[in-house]
Amino acid sequence: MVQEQLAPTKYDPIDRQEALMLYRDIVLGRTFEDMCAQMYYRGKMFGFVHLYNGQEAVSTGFIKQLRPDDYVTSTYRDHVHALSKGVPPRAVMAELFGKATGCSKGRGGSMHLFSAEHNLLGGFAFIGEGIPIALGAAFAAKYRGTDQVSVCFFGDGTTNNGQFFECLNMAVLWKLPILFVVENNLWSIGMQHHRASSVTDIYRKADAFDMPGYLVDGMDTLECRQAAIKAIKRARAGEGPTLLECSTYRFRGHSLADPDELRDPKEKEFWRKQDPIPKLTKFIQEQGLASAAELKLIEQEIRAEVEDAVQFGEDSPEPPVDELYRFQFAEDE
Ligand SMILES: Cc1ncc(C[n+]2csc(CCOP(=O)(O)OP(=O)(O)O)c2C)c(N)n1
Repeated sequence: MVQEQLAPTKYDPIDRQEALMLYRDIVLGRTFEDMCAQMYYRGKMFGFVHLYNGQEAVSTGFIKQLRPDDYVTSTYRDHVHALSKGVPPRAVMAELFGKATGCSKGRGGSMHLFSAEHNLLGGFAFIGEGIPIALGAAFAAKYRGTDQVSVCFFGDGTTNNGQFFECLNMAVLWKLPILFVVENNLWSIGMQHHRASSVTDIYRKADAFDMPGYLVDGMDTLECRQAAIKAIKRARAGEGPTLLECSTYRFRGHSLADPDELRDPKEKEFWRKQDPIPKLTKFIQEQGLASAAELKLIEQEIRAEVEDAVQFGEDSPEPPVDELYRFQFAEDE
């Protein structure tokens, strides 16, 4: 029997509606990207495609606590962030197919998803590029006197990049409403985090700027949600930025072109057991928020939605060649 009551947990109360919304989002991220892998190997996508399998708890946990008018920036590993932010699967898949109906009108592809409508300010191929953009959005929100919040996602490797430090400094100096969310998956392509960073605890880098920094279990959706609730509240109240290091792992190679031969199979096996989806499933069922049959139904609906996105992408037209130079500037809209 499914209970409508709030689940009593160590987290902020979570009701059935929110639990199912989180479940739907995390399953969409996984299902969509498993389909991306199939489509990539069938030659439907061009260039590099970086999947997010394993890291979904971070996207679901943080982005689902945001309002539609809050801002997000991402990296080249951006499909799932875009979906969590509300960009329709059809628009993301069509973009991956390079079609005119894609969210970046077929001009961006996998690494450059963008949606002004959803305040998704971009996936960025150059590491660290999303950080100053998110900082600018946070500054604009403060300048305009709105209570919007800006969140940037990036990897552990990026925290040795200059823009990271410059932006942390400015964010504290100007008390900007921003969350710096590091997805520490332990690897930067083939470089292990501990071999590249003099300080391996990334959250401690916040100390240098007198900013709160937290370590978060990035394989646990509800822990990410809890960290998001706290940091977003702080940002909206005008109390300034937070650095959140989410420990996580990618289940696939760096990109779909990477044979993933460098990582120890034992390490991969260890992290596979931390898969955030069964963890969330178990929580929902144990708390009596939904039955196994209801969750199955959601999975089926998501599968149908992803198949529909593929069909839409296939049926959509290519951007016309005579529009090659269109959309380079905002006024081309
Ligand atoms: C400015 C810049 N330098 C180098 C690269 C090449 N590069 C692509 S991915 C990557 C590793 C980034 O690792 P991390 O930030 O940990 O993100 P992850 O891939 O683990 O999500 C590098 C160095 C780049 N894209 N941009």
